[in-house]
Amino acid sequence: MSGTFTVINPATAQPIREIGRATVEDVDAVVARAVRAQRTWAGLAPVARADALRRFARVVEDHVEELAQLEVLNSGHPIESARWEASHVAQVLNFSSGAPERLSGLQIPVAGGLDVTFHEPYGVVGIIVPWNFPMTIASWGFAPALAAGNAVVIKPAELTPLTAMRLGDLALEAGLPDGLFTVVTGSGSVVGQRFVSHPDVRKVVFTGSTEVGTDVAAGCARNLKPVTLELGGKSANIVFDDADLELAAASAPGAVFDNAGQDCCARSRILVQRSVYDRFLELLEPAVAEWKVGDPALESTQMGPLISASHRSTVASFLDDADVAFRGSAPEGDGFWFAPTVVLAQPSDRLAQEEVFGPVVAVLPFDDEADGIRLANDTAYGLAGSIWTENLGRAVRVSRAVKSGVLSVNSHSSVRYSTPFGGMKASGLGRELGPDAAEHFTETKNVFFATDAS
Ligand code: TXE
Repeated sequence: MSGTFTVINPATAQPIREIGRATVEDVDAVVARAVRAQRTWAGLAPVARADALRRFARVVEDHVEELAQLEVLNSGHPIESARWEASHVAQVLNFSSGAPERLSGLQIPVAGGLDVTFHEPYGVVGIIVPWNFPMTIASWGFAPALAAGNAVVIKPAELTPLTAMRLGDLALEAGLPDGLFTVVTGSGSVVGQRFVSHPDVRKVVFTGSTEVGTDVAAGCARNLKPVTLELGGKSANIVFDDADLELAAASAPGAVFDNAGQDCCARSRILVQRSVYDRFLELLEPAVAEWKVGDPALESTQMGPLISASHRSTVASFLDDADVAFRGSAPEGDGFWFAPTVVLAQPSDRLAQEEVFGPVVAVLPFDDEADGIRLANDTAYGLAGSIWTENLGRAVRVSRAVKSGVLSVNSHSSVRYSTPFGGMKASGLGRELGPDAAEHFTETKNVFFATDAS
């Protein structure tokens, strides 16, 4: 270790703990242990790996409250959200535990023999995690990677390492072999970059900014290493004039202000058909006013603080020259508080194009279906989105035309462990979760067995 960094409670701005900064040599030692552990792990019977993951899921289930409280402390997530996140980790593990016994290959008809394919694990997988959903995003990488027979090395974000570190303890408590699941704390430029350059880390999973993700992908390309990227978003919530406007307006704050807008799937642009634009804003205003921002330890709280003082400055900078329509409320005093804000925007505005990653939503009008689709696709990103309409044909047409990886009609849901998740365009490469999650952590091997005597 080389020095430490301080973890801060974002709701109070008070320090919580000092955490060690790993060096390149530390990472290399962890990867060497992971290589050994992976050989043993991959050699176990599939049912033994499935059982081990089920045990891990149960241990996480038994610690949901502890993990949730830790996330409240370290990330400022409202307690009810944090409980959902901790339970979700157990569910992702549970879902993944079905994979070791179901990673079937093919038997392909060929002349002169038998041809079969195997899904071979990569070996060691490096997982680089951001600060916005520290537990859940880590689990989307580690659970299917382990299920496919890999070892994992996990680098949490410097701001939010505590739940990942605790999951590392729980993995050992559940009986996973030493070295199979290791959390390495430190900076992205040292630990994250070493995952990219280390010859024994054979796949990298990165979630974070598009800028750093592009750099990680370039490094992986130089090492001929596959990479999954989950990056930024500027997702559209498209409200047509035939929608249930009351429901669309009542649910819009949750779709963008959940986790204080620090969500890659945040519906941070609301596109409203011009004929119902004024009515929609009238309905949205009380819904934003009622959005409860405050102490994340309270069960009634819907939104906590932003993650850091510097992030709050970045978010605030988006309001320079913005046409603010109305704002909700936020506590005063210590902590990185920011009131939910609704802004009227033009398509070319920074607020309509760039990811704010804070509780700021841009509302823009559109004329008709074609115009709505054009506007929805008018950013570099393509992660999520919602379509509000009572017209089934329109729902189908628009959901096929919007270039995003994860869409929902008359709802804002994005994440289920059993369905694929990931972005198009600048929002990423590859998919996580869903039925194929474990297979994405394997390479296909083809073997031909000659049956004809030669
Ligand atoms: O992300 P970074 P930051 C967006 C969001 C946010 C902005 C900056 O707009 O405001 O990015 O957030 C590690 N090689 N998103 O600065 O820097 C880093 O240590 C390898 C959107 O936190 O991309 C951390 O573990 N790794 C996104 C992780 O990468 C490196 C979620 C993400 O950090 C590295 C997060 C390097 N050179 C931020 N540099 C989403 N949409 O979900 C840093 N890291």
